[in-house]
Amino acid sequence: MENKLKDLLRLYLVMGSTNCRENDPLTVLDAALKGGVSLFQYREKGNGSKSGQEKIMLGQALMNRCRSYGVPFVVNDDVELALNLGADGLHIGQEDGSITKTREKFAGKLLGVSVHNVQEAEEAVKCGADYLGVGPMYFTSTKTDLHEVKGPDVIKEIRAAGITLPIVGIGGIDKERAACVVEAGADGVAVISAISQDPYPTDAARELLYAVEKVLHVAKK
Ligand code: 3NM
Repeated sequence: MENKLKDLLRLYLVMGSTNCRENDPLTVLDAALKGGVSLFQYREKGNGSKSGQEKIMLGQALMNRCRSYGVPFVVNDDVELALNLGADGLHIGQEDGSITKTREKFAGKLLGVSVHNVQEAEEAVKCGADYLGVGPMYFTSTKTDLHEVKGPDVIKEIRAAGITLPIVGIGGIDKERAACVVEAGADGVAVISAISQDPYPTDAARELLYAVEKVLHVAKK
């Protein structure tokens, strides 16, 4: 299970409607899936984000698109939405309540937790997280309440503490920076803007995946 999950984390697209400037989210997701996105997280946040029925409908449509590519669909924060949609998993942050209680609600499903240091990582492991999202790797304007940027070194520290759980790095990652994140011990990269803001999401995804797989020595190109 852990090895399969590590493979799924190679290229993790995180996205909601506010991250897509010109194209609609379904078009962006479709293009990104064609480029090799291995896991998707629906994160509907920020100014102008959808709520209520609109949020549910977009989630349903994005999930269907993921299903047609065999790519798991994860919901950010919103426990109720994840359960209602029948999502494959949930991703939560440090401010989203008890990890243990969320774990109980999502038995048998994927649970990701955002962490920023070794202590938070150890706690998340203890509470039953399936994978860790570690960030921010680099400065990014995509997230407003950003923690201090510690860079890929924080992943090295987490690995040095003996944590073997699958890890994905997040925050300001592009195709040039992806290698450093994986070299530090991550199993893959999570991105928002590097794919959703790129005019060619298929190429952007392909290049990011190539950069990750090159470090993992599994690149096909
Ligand atoms: N979480 P981009 S950084 C959603 O540090 C998110 O935990 C972060 O967007 C964290 O790829 C971030 O455009 C935003 O930088 C990532």
